[in-house]
Amino acid sequence: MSGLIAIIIVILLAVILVQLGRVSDLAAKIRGEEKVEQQGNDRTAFWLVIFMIVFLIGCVVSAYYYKDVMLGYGPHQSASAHGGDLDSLFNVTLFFTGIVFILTQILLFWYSYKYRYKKGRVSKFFVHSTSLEMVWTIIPAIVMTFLVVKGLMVWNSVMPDVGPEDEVLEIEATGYQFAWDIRYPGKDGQLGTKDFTKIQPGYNDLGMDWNDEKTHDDIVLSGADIIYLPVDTMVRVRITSKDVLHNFYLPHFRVKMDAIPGLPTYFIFTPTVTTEEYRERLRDYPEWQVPADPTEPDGPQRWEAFDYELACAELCGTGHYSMRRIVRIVSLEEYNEWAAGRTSFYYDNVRNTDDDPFKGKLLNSEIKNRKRDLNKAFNNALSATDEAAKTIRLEHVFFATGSATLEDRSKYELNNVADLIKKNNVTVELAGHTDSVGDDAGNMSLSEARAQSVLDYLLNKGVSGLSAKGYGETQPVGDNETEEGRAENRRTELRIK
Ligand SMILES: [Cu+2]
Repeated sequence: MSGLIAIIIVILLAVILVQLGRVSDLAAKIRGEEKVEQQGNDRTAFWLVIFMIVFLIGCVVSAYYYKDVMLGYGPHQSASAHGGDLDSLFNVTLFFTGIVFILTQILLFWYSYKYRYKKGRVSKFFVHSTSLEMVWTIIPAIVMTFLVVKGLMVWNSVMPDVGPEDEVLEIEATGYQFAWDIRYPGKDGQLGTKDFTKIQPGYNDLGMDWNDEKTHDDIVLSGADIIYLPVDTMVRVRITSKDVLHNFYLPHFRVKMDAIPGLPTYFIFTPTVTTEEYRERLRDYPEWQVPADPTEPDGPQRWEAFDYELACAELCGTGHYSMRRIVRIVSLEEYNEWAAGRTSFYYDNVRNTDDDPFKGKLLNSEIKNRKRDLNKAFNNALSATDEAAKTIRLEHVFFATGSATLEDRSKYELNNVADLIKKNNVTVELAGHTDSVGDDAGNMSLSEARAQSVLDYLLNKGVSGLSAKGYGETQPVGDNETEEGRAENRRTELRIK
């Protein structure tokens, strides 16, 4: 309603001005053209100067009044390590263009006043002025050079790739109409390979290649609702798209990069402010101290309900707006806890299916005949007379690092072992061994716990006649000085009694 009134007022003012113009035309006819024209020119020139003064004061006052809504100030400070550099670049640019803006406005209005029409005045004509050419070439050149060089420096600091020394959490964002799939590396800290020919809609949307073991622990948030990231940790986002152009945009972190089908892009940033800390920051500003939902005056306030957002910044179709997601920045401990609570896409969806290259058996294709080999080793051990030949190394029994928890992929080897022991009805000792890293006593107890853990698994499979023993680092088979040697030494063995 007030908008309508404003429009009506503007229209009426325009009508009044037109009528005034007509009146002065009539007056001119009566009083003689020339004098009236001169008066009109003087009046217009005067009001132009008044307008300039009011306008420039208005600009300065509003810039001060609205300083908190400017990028980099008040509640709009960045929440990433590089964000401040970008914001300062904006400010420096605004500073120089601001000076140019004010100077040109003053000149524009002052000249219209000073050089208004006067009878008999002749304009000055000159062909060339070297000093004028110098001034308007050199000054802008210096300013532009400064802006470009500063821009390049900021660009280089914002856009480098990860160096070999950098600790980085690499995730992958795949945009599509109209959501994001976010892939996190699992415990190995590495994203597995993808191959677009392996894409199966609704099943393997990302085309992850299961032949690469690195994919097995990858966590996939399909159409992710909340994206968790740890604070003060460098994050590299692989950005890609499945259909049309999208754009991975995290405004609070000053992160923005196109997601292009077939052309992988990336962005590296380090979040420096957790969601909780940012909320506390906003709490100081009156515009954030209002109910988040106006229909619920007693509900949480805006600052309490704040969340960082991921938005698509490319107009990508009718559902473009719905690609907004929440980003939560939490402490590293909270992040690790959250990540540990996710299960891998492979174990949830692929394991034991027809698409599993290992069909629920062992992981390395080179040992797909493991069952046969194990059978053979078992038979050799049964007929052997000396101790060493009665020992079989279990090649595919794996534990979580530093613990006695069996990894899921160990069960296929152990199921085969259980079958063989039951079939041959033998008593067996399970022996745990470690490498020499860490203290002796710790290694001893770890090897015992691991042997026990294998025993428990076999017991569960209905195997009897078992004993478990830990040997720690006392029986190395490889050189503990080398990584291969240490891998050789970390092992579980089975001894036929
Ligand atoms: Cu989009």
